[in-house]
Amino acid sequence: MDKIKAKFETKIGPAVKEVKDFLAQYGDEKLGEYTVEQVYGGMRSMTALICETSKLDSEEGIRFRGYSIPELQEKLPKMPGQKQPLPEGIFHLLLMDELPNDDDVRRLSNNWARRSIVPPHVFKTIDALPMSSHPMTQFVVGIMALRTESEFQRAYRHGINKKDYWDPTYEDSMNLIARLPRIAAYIYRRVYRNGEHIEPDPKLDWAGNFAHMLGFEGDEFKELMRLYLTIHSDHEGGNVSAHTVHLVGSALSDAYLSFAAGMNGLAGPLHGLANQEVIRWTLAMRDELGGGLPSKEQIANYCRKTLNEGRVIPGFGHAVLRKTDPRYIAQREFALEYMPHDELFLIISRVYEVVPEILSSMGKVKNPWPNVDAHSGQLLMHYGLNEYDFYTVLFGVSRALGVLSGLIWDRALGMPLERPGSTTTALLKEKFEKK
Ligand code: NMX
Ligand code: MLT
Repeated sequence: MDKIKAKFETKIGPAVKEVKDFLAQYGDEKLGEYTVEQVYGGMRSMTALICETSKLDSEEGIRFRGYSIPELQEKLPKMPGQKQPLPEGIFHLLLMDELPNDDDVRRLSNNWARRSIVPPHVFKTIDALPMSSHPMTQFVVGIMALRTESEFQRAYRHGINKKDYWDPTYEDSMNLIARLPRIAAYIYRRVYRNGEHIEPDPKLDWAGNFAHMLGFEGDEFKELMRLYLTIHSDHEGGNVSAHTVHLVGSALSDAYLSFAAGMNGLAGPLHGLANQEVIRWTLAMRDELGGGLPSKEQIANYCRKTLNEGRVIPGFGHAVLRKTDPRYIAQREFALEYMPHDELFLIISRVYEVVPEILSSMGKVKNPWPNVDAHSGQLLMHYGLNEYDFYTVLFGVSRALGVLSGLIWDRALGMPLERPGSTTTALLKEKFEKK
């Protein structure tokens, strides 16, 4: 057994016991009450899931196994002489609940490099799609084509004991994480670079190699990828992509099925697709206003026009957060350090100054502040990754780190089939109108 898997296995017994003991003592305690409005309203603020890897605080933002983004930037291993955390490190933290050292991340880098070969039929399947298919469609199709490799699927057919489900789930998840950058880069080069593909360089770290396969060799872009792939990895359990992976996985669908399902959710414009929508919206505004840096008044008028058309301002608002997303701040700090005079950054900054007041004045928007997607596209555009339809694929590669460590834990903890109840308006009316 490889050292990473062996280390993970030592964590399972104590965690299972902890949950069992906790449930024995507190299983009958009430966690809260909920209203009819919450049931109709997308279950906001109802705690109904267990997600061990991260927790979102509405004021403070995300903590990954208890660590904030600035703490991760300080404590996770980095490339020599560099500043941004290696995504291998966040995966180690999420999976093991333990900060990694340099050896741990090197071992993960090497392990993923060894697992990274993508079978040719996956590329052929992607090639069968029209070039005009959205990159997220191609990404999901690629993941599904890769399912031929599922060890869980094989093990289940051979009658695996339920105590061992975590093992092939770990294998599938590690293989997927290792191969996703290759699939994503293949799609990028296929659609936007005349199909001129770049072979992986196994000597590079996971994010550095991804940047290399995309065709971006600069050190700064590689640092951006390390930051990007770290901060997009996890956002507790209730967001659409994480919840979907957990839900589909609860049917014992393997990691390929579950992750692909989650990516279909990430591809929605209210979730991860918002990163492409932000750039589309911002460039359309700039063009309509004649180019250059628009004034605050021009931006405000453009926002009002968007709202009057019954559209949302992409990149603003959140179902849980009530402050500026710390992932936005981390990206803004990156921009301030590496590209403070970039015109698009100045526009994004000015939008940040204008939009919250306008959204607040509507009286219904619970969070007028920017989320992660309000900034990521600008950083990518700065380095020449201009093809914004591709941006959600980058988000998806990162999200794999969080949701797949969650899925491994789901199987290790023996999480059951998720099957909440539902009701009808007629039954609810009958229940309350009788009173
Ligand atoms: N622009 C215009 N209206 C908004 C916005 C916005 N950015 N955010 C919320 N609202 C509206 C929302 O549509 C709703 O209107 P109505 O009652 O007419 O249906 C009202 O304000 C109340 O919504 P909230 O309770 O504040 O937000 P909710 O929790 O329902 O939705 C989002 C959260 C993220 C879906 C919402 O803020 C939004 O649509 N934002 C823009 C899209 C976006 O940036 N999504 C990315 C989220 C992060 N991610 O990566 O997933
Ligand atoms: C995410 O990263 O998943 C988004 O911010 C959406 C969410 O948390 O609901």
